[in-house]
Amino acid sequence: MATTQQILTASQIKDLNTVLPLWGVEPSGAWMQRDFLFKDFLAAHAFMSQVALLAHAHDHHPNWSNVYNKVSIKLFTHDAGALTQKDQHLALAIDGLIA
Ligand code: H2B
Repeated sequence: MATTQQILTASQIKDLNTVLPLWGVEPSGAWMQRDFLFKDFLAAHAFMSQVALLAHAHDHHPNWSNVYNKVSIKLFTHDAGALTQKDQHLALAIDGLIA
C-alpha cells in the first residue's frame, strides 16, 4: 500500500474528526482509537481476523486488545511516534469492514 509515513499536520489531525468521526484522536496527534462491540467472542474474533488481513496488506499494524465481544484498536505509526497517513488509511479500511 503506497501511503506515506509523513506525520499528519495539526490541520490534518483536526480533519480526522470529519473523515473518521467514530475514532477518538489524542489532541496532539499521538494516536487514534476506536472501540468495536460485537454480539459475542466469535464475532469479535472474526472481525480481528479481517483486520489482520488488512494490516498485512497495508504493512501497518494496530495496537489492540480484545475482551470477549469488545475489540479496542489504537493506531499510530510506531516508526514515527505519531499519526501518519498510514494510520488514516488503515482506519478507513477498518471502518469499511463494518456494515
Ligand atoms: N505498524 C505500525 N503501526 N507502525 C509502524 O511503524 C510499522 C507498522 N512499521 N508495521 C512497519 C510494520 C515496519 O516495521 C515494517 C518493516 O514495514
